[in-house]
Amino acid sequence: TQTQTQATAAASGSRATERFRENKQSAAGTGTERVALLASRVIKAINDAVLEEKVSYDEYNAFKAWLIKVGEDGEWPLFLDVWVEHSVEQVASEHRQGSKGTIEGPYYVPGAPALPSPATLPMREREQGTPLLFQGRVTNVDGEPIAGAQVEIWHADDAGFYSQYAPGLPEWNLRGTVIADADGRYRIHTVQPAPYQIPTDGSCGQLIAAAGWHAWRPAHLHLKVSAPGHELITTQLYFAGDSHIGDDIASAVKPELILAPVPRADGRGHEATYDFALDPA
Ligand code: MBD
Ligand code: FE
Repeated sequence: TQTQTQATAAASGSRATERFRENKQSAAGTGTERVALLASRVIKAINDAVLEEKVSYDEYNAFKAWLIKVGEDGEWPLFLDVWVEHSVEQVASEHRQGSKGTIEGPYYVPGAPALPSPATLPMREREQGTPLLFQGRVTNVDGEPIAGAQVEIWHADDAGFYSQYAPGLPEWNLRGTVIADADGRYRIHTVQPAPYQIPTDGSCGQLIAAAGWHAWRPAHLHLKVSAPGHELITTQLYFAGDSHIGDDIASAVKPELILAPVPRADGRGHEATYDFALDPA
């Protein structure tokens, strides 16, 4: 397709870098002691690897060239979200009692159109893929419904592409902010996403090929579920039977996050149910 032939690592990478700069720049206010501690640990970890593995000048220079290229490709968001974010998320969500979260990844865009439940996500007239009715309920940790909770959802299309990061897709394709009803229930009509492959033509793809790894994430829905007075959950949901559930390149699958879609009674695609319990803020 058009989308497939034109999508490049450099284009989606620079978009992700740009987005990160717009949305995630925070004055962290990290003190000098903390900066010194963390920077020393990371530098020491690299030096330990060099000494223990007797890294050569050729290898050191290949590493330096690769780091330079990651920046040129705009792939720092991709690299960090694939290989580091899962640990940050683990630390950030340790205290939670409610539903499990997982990593956000590089392709979230705030401000997707608000749609009352039941909703159909923005999609093309002949959007490819198995129709999916994704539904459930948002409650607090005591099981009480949260009326009007926001279920933000974004996912790849049937070819594995995200709107606003691959060319040729409508701006908000397969992205929406669905507002749960008075009983905290949501119903979202969409299509099942395809498994996602890390771009093979950029520096992350180059690393994956050079290391003999694979580039796949299992198919997934991304979500941010929120309500006033509650902690926002950033999560992803996967599909039972996906061949990459056991070896996600981004280490972001948890057993609690696997949907078991069933064929719909009317024969039109699948449906899957998932309830979210939000911790108090
Ligand atoms: C994705 O779609 C994604 O969710 C993550 C975490 C990394 C790369 C692509
Ligand atoms: Fe994703």
